[in-house]
Amino acid sequence: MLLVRRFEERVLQLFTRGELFGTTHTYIGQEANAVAVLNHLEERDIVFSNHRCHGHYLVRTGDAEGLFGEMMGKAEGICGGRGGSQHLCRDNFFSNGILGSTAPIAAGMTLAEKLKGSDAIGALFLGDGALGEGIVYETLNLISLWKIPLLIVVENNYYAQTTPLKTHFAGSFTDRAKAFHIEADEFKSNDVEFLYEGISDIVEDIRRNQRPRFLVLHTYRLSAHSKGDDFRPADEIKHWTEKDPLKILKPRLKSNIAESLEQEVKRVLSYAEEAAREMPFPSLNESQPQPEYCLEMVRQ
Ligand SMILES: Cc1ncc(C[n+]2csc(CCOP(=O)(O)OP(=O)(O)O)c2C)c(N)n1
Ligand SMILES: [Mg+2]
Repeated sequence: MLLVRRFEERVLQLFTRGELFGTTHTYIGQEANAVAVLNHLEERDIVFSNHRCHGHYLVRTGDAEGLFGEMMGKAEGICGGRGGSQHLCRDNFFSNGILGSTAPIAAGMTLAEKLKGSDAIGALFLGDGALGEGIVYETLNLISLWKIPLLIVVENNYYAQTTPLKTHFAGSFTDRAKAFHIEADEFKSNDVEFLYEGISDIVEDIRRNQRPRFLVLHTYRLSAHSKGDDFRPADEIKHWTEKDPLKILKPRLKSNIAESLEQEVKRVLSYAEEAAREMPFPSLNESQPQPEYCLEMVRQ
């Protein structure tokens, strides 16, 4: 969680210094979700993420260097610098910025594993806003009908960009899944240990019984939607700041452990950031914008 938090803080600083391309959506405040879910998965399992993917990616791979490099547009970034913040693809990890687009892909790739006789499962992360996409319900229908071992994780942070949940969402999260006879659970906590315990049986059930499950994690992002676009009430942000997952966990650690973790994360991230800076830009053919041209646009 600390690695993700400090990575994201650096990302916001690097953007203001003009060192990163494209856009970004940080995972600050939601770290407990990725840690609690992904630590139950095996290497053969497949993870599908969305625009807010850095936390999922880092928990899954620990590859801060590749992600910094990707966001700097470098040849040795995760996707050769062409995917940017939102479009990551490495081993069994895939993210895409088009809300809901990953749902049918997750269903298909997880079904393929089932047909091959593997016991790999899929985990698909969606935000509350993505539940406004019709394709999600086509996916719920098929994963239920074909008993596809896919865990759908809805991270409800109560906003879709600037739109509050209460103005875009009717009914109940879990009832939507239950309408397709998919067992659904929900947790409202940023306590990573509590979540980790609670999710354990769900993941095991998906693998053992080869069926989908739906998991709603109510949480809050503590940073802007993207970089500076935050129109939420100050008292609401203050309320959730008290529920910061790092604040919840820290008192349970011995103080010297908390401090040494800080130092270790700082060392790892400083190294990763510098290594990414040293990476070359990809060589591009003439029909594509040249790196210098991109840099000039950023400077302007
Ligand atoms: C199909 C589609 N429509 C609109 C957008 C623009 N967009 C990017 S993020 C976002 C809000 C997403 O909200 P949510 O799913 O709750 O995720 P959160 O940002 O809260 O993590 C929107 C509307 C998009 N990326 N894809
Ligand atoms: Mg949201």
